[in-house]
Amino acid sequence: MAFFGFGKKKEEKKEERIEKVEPASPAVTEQQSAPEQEEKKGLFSRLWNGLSKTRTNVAGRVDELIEATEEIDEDFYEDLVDILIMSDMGVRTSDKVIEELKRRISAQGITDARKARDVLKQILKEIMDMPRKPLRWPMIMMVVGVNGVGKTTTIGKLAMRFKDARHSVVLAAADTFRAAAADQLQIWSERAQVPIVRHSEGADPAAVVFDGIQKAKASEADLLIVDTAGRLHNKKNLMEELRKISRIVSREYEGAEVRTLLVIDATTGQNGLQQAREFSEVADVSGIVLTKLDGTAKGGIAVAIMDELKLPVLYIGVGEGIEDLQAFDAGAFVDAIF
Ligand SMILES: Nc1nc2c(ncn2[C@@H]2O[C@H](COP(=O)(O)OP(=O)(O)OP(=O)(O)O)[C@@H](O)[C@H]2O)c(=O)[nH]1
Ligand SMILES: [Mg+2]
Repeated sequence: MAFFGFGKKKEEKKEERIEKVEPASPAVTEQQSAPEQEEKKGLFSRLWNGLSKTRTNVAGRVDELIEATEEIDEDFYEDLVDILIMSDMGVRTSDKVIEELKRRISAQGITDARKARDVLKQILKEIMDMPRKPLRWPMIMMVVGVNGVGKTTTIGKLAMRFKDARHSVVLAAADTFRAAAADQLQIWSERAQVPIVRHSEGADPAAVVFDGIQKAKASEADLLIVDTAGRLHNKKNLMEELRKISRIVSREYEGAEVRTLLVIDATTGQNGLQQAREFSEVADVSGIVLTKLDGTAKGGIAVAIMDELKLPVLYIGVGEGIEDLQAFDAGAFVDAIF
């Protein structure tokens, strides 16, 4: 899998470990050891279970349509586009997918509706197979998103994930908006056994980031993950807050790679898409974490985000467990919903 390019030799080793916990397609090769196969099957089954609602909604309906189709005609395409739209793929993206499907079906002379299913899967995989930047250390991940989307939970899961891959991680509780936010992050830091930097409620988020950077530098940490109160209640505030933080980062942490992860709750559907649009106008969003896919039948939102906003979905949440945050893999994702 070519998700991440590699940098220096030392980094290469670490990256390989990350690769190991990538989700995998169900096809496992014979060369892989039994434990590796088990691990890949385990990850795929989490993905499979997590996407079961979407699978019933999308694949279930597509199968019914195919069953009922004698020949591929306009009605077939109209019914199919409705299924895609109902999965929250968005009207524009769904139309585009169907146009491409028509073109390929006609070019390949396909008449069997079952074959159309494979072509459809291929098109979706291509749309979602977006290039993503290689991981580079030291890195600061700023985590933003509206209330309750799963920012803090995602940070906890990410901390565990990178720590398991032998990276040293520091957390910064820059969501100083309410006291409970830092307490919640602290619980995750204890679970993941990574250090946390926190100030009192109402403190300046940039000051927390400043201290987080000092801690990360002193301990030569690879990764500083920042929990922000990056809510979009007021665009100007958010923009200023992020700018201030980024000034501190460039002044205090030369050479650090800064990434902004936008967390979107998949159960909010087209609303989530709108949030992503607004955030990306304000912040330089590197990629999306799409959470709570297990709670929705409308996982098609992932396709809409990537197609309409050209932002890669980097991680997906398919449950509340630690293993339920997975690096996004277009092939595995499409295979799990069809
Ligand atoms: N089912 C499911 N629940 C999730 C997932 N990710 C997060 N949650 C739940 O979503 C709820 C909100 O998560 P938080 O991490 O507190 O969200 P937040 O964005 O930090 O919230 P605020 O700090 O209040 O803005 C919690 O109950 C989490 O357990 C997921 O992938 N699947
Ligand atoms: Mg939070």
